[in-house]
Amino acid sequence: MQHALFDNSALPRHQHYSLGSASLDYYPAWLDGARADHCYGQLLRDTPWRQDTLRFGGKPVLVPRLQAWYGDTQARYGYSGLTLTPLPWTPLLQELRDELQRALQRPFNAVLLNYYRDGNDSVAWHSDDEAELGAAPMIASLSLGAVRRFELQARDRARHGANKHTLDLAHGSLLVMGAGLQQHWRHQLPKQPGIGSSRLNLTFRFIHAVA
Ligand SMILES: O=C(O)CCC(=O)C(=O)O
Ligand SMILES: [Mn+2]
Repeated sequence: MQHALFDNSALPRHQHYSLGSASLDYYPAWLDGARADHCYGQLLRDTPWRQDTLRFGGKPVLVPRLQAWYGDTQARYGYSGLTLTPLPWTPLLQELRDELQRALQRPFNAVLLNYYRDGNDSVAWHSDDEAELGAAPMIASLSLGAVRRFELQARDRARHGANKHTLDLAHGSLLVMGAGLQQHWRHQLPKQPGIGSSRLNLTFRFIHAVA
C-alpha cells in the first residue's frame, strides 16, 4: 500500500510515503533544470571516478558502477570489505550539502557519489545499515542525468507483506530515506539495459565515529 500526501510546508513540492514504520520523501524537482544540468556536467567531468573490486567467495568482481567518496576527514566508511577514505569537499558538493542541511535540519558529513555509465550499471539489493551510519540514519539522495528505477522491498515480509515499491528517480530530484527505512527495507537500482545514457547519484550521509 502506498500513500502519497502533498505537504504544504516551506519545503518544495514533494510526496511522502509511509512504509509501515519507515518514511520516504520524494522531491521531484529539488534542483531546477538549469542547475541540475550544471551539477551533472561538472560532477561528471571533475570527479576522480574509481571502480573498485569486491571479493565474493574469493573471486574478484568489479563493482558495476564508478564511485567517489567525499567528506570531513574523519568520515571513513566501510562496506563489503572496502574502506573509503574521504576526498575533501569541493565548493559544489559543499554548497549542495549546506542546502540540504538547512532544508532538512540534519547534519551530513560525507557524500557517496555513484556514476552509472549506462543501463548496464546498477546497485544490488542492500540496506545502508553499517554501524557508522548510526541506528536511525537519514540519507539524502540526489539524482542527476538518466531517469532510473529505484526499487524497495520489505526486509520483514511477514510484517509488511510482499510489498515492493518502485520510484522513477528524475534528473534534479531528491529522495530522503528517513528513520526506519534502512532497518525495515532494502533497496536496489536494477539494470535497465535499454538505457544508453548515464546517471549520477549523490547520497549525503552522517558518519559516526565507531570503535
Ligand atoms: O543510485 C541510487 O539511487 C542509489 C544508490 C545507493 O543505494 C547507495 O549508494 O547506497
Ligand atoms: Mn543505498
